[in-house]
Amino acid sequence: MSRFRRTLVALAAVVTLVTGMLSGASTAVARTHAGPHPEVAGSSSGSLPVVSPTPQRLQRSGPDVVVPGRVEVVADGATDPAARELLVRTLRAHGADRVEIRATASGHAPLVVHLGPADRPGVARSLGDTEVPDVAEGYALNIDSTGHALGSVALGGVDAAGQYYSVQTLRQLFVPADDGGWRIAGVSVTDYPGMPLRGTIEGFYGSPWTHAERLDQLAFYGDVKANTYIYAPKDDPYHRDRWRDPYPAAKLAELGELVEQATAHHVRFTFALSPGTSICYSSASDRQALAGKLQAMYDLGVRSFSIPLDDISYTRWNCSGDQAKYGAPGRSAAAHAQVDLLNEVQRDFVASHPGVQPLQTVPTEYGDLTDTAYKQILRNNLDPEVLVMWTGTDVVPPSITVEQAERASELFGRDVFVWDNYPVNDFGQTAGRLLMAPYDKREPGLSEHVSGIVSNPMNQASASKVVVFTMADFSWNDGGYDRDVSWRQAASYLAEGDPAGVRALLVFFDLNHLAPTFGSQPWQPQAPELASRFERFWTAYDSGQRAALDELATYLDRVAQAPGTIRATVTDEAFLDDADRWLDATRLWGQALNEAVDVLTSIESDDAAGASRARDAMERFVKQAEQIRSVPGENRVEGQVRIGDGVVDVFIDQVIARHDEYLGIPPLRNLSQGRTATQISDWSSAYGAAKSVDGDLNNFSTTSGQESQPWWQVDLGSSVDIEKVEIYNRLDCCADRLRDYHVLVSEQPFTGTLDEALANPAVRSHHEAEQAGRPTVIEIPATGRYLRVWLASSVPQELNMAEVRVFGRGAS
Ligand code: LTM
Repeated sequence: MSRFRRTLVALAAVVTLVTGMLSGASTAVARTHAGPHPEVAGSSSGSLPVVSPTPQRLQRSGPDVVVPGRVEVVADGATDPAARELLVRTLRAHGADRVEIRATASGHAPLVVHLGPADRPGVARSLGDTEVPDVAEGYALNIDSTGHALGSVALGGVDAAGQYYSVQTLRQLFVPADDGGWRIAGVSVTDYPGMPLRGTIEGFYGSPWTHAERLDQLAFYGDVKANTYIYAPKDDPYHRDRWRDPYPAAKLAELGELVEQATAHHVRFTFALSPGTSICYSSASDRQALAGKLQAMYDLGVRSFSIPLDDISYTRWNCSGDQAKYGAPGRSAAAHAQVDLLNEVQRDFVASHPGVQPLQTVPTEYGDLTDTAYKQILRNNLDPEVLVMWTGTDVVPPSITVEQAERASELFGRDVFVWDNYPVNDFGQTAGRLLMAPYDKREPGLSEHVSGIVSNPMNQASASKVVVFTMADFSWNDGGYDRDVSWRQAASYLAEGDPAGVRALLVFFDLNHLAPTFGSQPWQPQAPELASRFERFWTAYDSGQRAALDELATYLDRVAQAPGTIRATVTDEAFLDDADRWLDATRLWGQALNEAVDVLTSIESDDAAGASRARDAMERFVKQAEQIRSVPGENRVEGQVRIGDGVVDVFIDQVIARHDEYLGIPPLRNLSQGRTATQISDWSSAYGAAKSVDGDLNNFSTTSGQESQPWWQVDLGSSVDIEKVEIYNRLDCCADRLRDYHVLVSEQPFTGTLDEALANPAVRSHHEAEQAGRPTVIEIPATGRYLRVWLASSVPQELNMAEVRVFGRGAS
C-alpha cells in the first residue's frame, strides 16, 4: 500500500488552553528512557546524532541549541498528554529544572518548546520551512536558534501519535555540552512510518509473558515508535483452549491495566481470541460466546481484535452441525466456515462498535505462496476490511522479498500483515537459544506491499528487545534501514549509551546471532564476527604472523569480560535476568578461549608444561559451560545453553588438534563415518541405520517403533581405541528424545539381550539417563569393533538419531 493511499487521521480541534487542564497525568506506568545516546557531534555544527527508528528525513538546520535551566512548553488542549509528559521528563533529565507549561509563549523564556498539532499557529510558525508529512503518525520537528534569545523547538504532529513520536525523536537529539550541560542538535526532521502497523504479537507456545513484562514491553514500544501489541499467547487457556470461558476478575483487571499502559504509549492493544481448536462454526451459542468475550474486552477499552486460526486442523470438524452445514471437512469447507465467522465478527461486532479497528485474522494457511481452494475462497469472500496475517514462504522464512509480498497480496486479495516468527524460540531448533541477530533479509520496499510487520518474540521478553528494536526500525523506514547501525543502537538503548556496555553487548549479541528455520539451515549464521576473526587468525598465524595471536587474544578477552561489563552497565534488570544463563555460559566459553590462546602461546615458546596446563584448564571450562541448561519451564523446548556454537567449539577443537600434534599424538578422528551401520528394524528404507553415519546432520535413522529395547549399531571395521562418542538428535524435533539408554562397545558382534550384554565382562558399557544437549558427548575410553546404542525402554519405542560419531586416534 502506498503511503499516499493511507488515511490521514484528522487533526484534532484546537482547544483553548487552561494550563491546569493539562495536569491530568495518566495512571499508567511512566518512565523516561535515556534512550540510545546519540553519537555525539564533534561540534555544534558537525555530525548529527543517530536517531532510531531512522527518520525519513533529518538534516542540520542550524547550530545546536543550549538547554537552559528554564524552559517554556507551549501546549494546549490539543496537545497529546503522553507527549507532553514525556517532553517534560526529557527536558528535566537534561538540565531544565524549571519547565513551565503555558498556552502561549511569554516572550521571555530562553528556550520555548511548541508541542501540538502541526497546524497550530505557534507550532506551524516555529516549524518554518520544515515539511509536515501527509501520513498518519507523522510529525515535523525543527530546532531553531535564530528566532529567540536562545532558541525554539517546534514539535508538530499530524495526529496525537505523531506528537508523541516527535518527542521520542527529540529525546535522542540531546548531546553533552562542554560545560557539563546539554545541547539539542540543530536539526529539522520530517518523519512518518513506512508501515501502518509495527510491533509484536505475543503468539508463541510456552510460558506466556508476565504482567510486569508486558507493562515494560508496552513502554518500550512507545520508545521505538511501535504501535501494535497483539495479545495471543498460545498457552493462555482463556485465549485458546478455553476460549469460551470469561477471564477471572483478577486477570481481567490486569488486561485492563495493559490497555491503559498501551494507550499511554500510543500502542494499539489488540486482543486475539483463538477458537479454532474447538469451535462449532455453525453453532449460534459458540458465536455468542465469542462475541461475549470480545465485548468484555471492548468494555475494558480494547479497540482492536484478532481471530487467529493458525495451527488447527481444517480437515476435521468439531461438531456434526458443521458437517451438515458445510459438507465434508476439507480446505474448501473450512474456508467457507471461517469466512462466515470472520465476516460476522467484522459486520456485527467490529462495525457496530464505535472506534474499533478492522478485524485481524491469521488464516490456517499462513506460511506459503501456494494457491489453494482455501485461499481462493478467502480472497473471494472475506470482507475486504479484514486484515490477513502471513508469515512468509514458511513458518520461519529465510527471507521476505517484495515479489513474495506482492504474490501474497494477490493470493489473499489484500496487502498482508506480516507475522514474522523472529526471534521466537519455541521450536526444536531454538532449544537453548536466545536469538539476538538484528532484523535482516527482509527486502526494502516491503512497506509498499504490506500493511505492517509484527515480531513473534521469545519467551524472554526483555531479551527480545534487541530484535524488536531493529524490527521496529525496519518497519518505520525500510528504505533507510541499516542492520548494523540499528543493532548498535539497540545495544546503546540497553546500555543507556555507555560505550563499554555497548561494546560488550555487541560481542554478546554476536555469540547469539544464529537464527534457525524449521529446517536444517539457519537464516542468520552463528557468531559472524567471531567466525571471521578466527578465519583471519588462522590464515595469518599459519603464514607465520605471530602478532595475530595477540590481536585475537584481545578480542577473546573481551568475550570473557563481556558478561561482567554487561551486568555492570545494563540497567534493565529483566534483560539481565533473561540473559543470566547465557551470560554465565559466555564467561565460561570466554575463559576456555583465553586458555586456548595460552595453549598456542605455550606451544610457541615450547613450554610443554604450560601448554598442558592451559589445555586442562580449557577443557575444564568447556565442561562447566556445557552443563548450563535453559531455565526449566521457561521455554516450550529446553536444552543446553548455546553460545557461539559451531564457531567457539570448533576453534577449541582446532587448538586441541594443534596441541596433540605438538605432543606427537595422532589426531582424533571420526571412525564411524561411512562404516556399516545396522538397527533392530527400519521405520522405512529412507531412515535406515546408515543415515546416522553419513556425516549429514539433516537426516536421521529411525527404527520401526514396534520393539521394546530397540538398538542401533556400527561396525568400525576392526578393533580400535575409542575415546568418545557424540550422539546428535534429529534436528527438526525432539530436542531431548533419548532417555535411559546404553552405549556399548564390544570386540565381538552383539548377541542376546541388553541385560546379557550388560552382564558380559567383555563388553564396555556406559549408561545415560537422558540426552543432555546436542550433541551429547559420551566419554567412553574402550577398545572394540562394534558400538551399539541401546534403549532400555521396556515398552515399544522408536530410536532415532541424526549422527553417531565415534572418535578415536587409530586407523579403522
Ligand atoms: O506462526 C504462526 C502463525 N503460528 C505458530 C506460532 O504460534 C509459533 O510461535 C511459531 C513458531 O513455533 N509457529 C507457528 O506455527
